[in-house]
Amino acid sequence: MDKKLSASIMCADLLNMEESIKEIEKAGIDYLHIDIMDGAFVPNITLGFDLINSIKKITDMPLDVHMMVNEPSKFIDSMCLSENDIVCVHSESEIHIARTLEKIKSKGIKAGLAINPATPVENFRYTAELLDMALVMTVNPGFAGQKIVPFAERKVKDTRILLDSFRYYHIPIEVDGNISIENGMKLSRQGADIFVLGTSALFMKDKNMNEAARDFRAVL
Ligand code: S6P
Ligand code: MG
Repeated sequence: MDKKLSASIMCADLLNMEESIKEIEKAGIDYLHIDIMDGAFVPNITLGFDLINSIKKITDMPLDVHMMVNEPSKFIDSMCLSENDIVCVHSESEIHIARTLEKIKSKGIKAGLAINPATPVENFRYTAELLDMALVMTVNPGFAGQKIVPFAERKVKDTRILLDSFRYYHIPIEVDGNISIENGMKLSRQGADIFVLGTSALFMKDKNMNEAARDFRAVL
């Protein structure tokens, strides 16, 4: 599977979002990762649906929306997305999460399921037929700039084994949280396909985005 990069725009210059997105485009990044937090599912509040809808007007890049909110089904209709965009909801965020995945698919949008570090990979077993992506969180969600959990490599490996055992070879695994060059290289070896890049690899003081993206791709 092709390896892809997704830029976490909560780490971009929020006061110059359009400029940051143009820079991300020029660096050849594949997706814009947009973190939505509600202050309840995670202890932080970040970006929202109005921003998503505004971003859609200024770029053709596919959006990779990561919903860290309780009851995400309530908000699927708030986003004007298209067939190349992915909406990823957390397995832990709603009782009938399969229904929420169906709702996303019924709108012609790609669906992803995210799992927190403490959530078993078995959560992908019966949902896989509804999925276009499996997101394995490599930090506890809520903040940028955290340290990767120690079992991240094992968990990505277990996810790939599980998906492959049911012939879901085509479902890519995304990893999110402290994806530095070193961690990205290790997780890539275990089967990660999409890498969310934030403060650890893309939004850096000593490198511009082109250099950062190039250096990251070189190790995959
Ligand atoms: C965290 C969020 C992530 C962060 C990303 C930041 O809750 O879902 O997408 O934006 O982890 O990257 P880094 O390299 O600062 O951890
Ligand atoms: Mg995220």
